[in-house]
Amino acid sequence: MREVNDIYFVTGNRHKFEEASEIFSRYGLSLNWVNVDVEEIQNDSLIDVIIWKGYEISKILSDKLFIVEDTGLFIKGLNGFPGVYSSYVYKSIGCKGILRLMEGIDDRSAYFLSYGLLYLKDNVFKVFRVKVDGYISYEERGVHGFGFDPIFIPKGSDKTYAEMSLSLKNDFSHRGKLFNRIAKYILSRRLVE
Ligand code: ITT
Repeated sequence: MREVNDIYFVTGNRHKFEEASEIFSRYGLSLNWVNVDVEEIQNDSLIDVIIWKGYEISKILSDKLFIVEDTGLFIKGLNGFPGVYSSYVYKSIGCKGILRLMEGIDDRSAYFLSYGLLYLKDNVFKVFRVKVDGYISYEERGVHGFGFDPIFIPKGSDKTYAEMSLSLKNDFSHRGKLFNRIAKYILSRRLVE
């Protein structure tokens, strides 16, 4: 049996780790941050990417209860772009580039899609999927968070993610909902004590 502090989140992104940790702390669980360099495959499906990542990381952390997560922003007026290319697109054209591409597009609907993989043991894992609908703003707003936060307004709010504190973003966000589900699963299956 593993201890409550024996759960690992494998990510290169400090913000993702901080958001996930805040959710886990609501359940009395804590997360350890591990940054393992895995060769990223370019694939048009997030689920294939997450399973690949989980498999590759299990070769290194096979005895650990670990989580990996893969997320994309899908914009309706851009036919789902940047989607699985979110990381590359953020680094290359950023929020400003997205706003430029959307000039003249009235349908601002978009969603964040997140997959999380919880690796249990011996190639046994559980995959979680969360989708959060929202809109792309007309300008960048807010200073918190990271990535596309300044231009994404989740349904039910008039603020962008970047105008929210970390904890408020977690109440609305794809990652907040994803890690809530993972934490509940860990506790209901008594995977830690
Ligand atoms: P990993 O090491 O965990 O893969 P990453 O930053 O590459 O970290 P993802 O592949 O999950 O994360 O996400 C792809 C991109 O989508 C990421 O670089 C951000 O630009 C954007 N993104 C993901 N989650 C986001 C969030 O909560 N808010 C804003 N943008 C986000």
